[in-house]
Amino acid sequence: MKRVITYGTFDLLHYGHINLLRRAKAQGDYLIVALSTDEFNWREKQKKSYFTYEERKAMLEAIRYVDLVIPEENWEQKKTDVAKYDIDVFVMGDDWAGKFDFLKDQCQVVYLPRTPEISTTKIKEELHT
Ligand code: C2G
Repeated sequence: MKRVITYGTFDLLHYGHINLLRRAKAQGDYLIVALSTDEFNWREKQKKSYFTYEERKAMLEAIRYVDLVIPEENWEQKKTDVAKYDIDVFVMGDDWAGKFDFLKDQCQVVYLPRTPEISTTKIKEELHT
């Protein structure tokens, strides 16, 4: 079984996220999503997600492409996650292109084109108008 992992906040879930998850799953047979915790988001990304970790986790678990959701608590856990979950393919949107190439000695690293025109930031901005 080919195992895939991806990381993210996935707040205000939208079709750009779904496009990513669908293509990530297509890279293998089993997709793990490492979901940024509320603390990680705030401490490391200065992001306060609209939905809590538990709410975002429940939404991701309802997506047919997602097989397991685990917490992302720090930037450093990727190498141990890839080993611990026996990952074959690491996938991220290409806004992260090159940032995780250090994982190439452990698994395949794939950066997928982002879906244009949609982002959580854009949704928030447009809802405020
Ligand atoms: N994404 C996409 N197209 C969009 C928006 C997002 O393909 N229009 C992808 C991103 O490239 C990322 C995933 O969806 O691969 C999740 O996006 P975010 O929740 O914004 O993830 P981010 O905050 O970038 O966190 O350790 C990695 C970080 O946790 C990634």
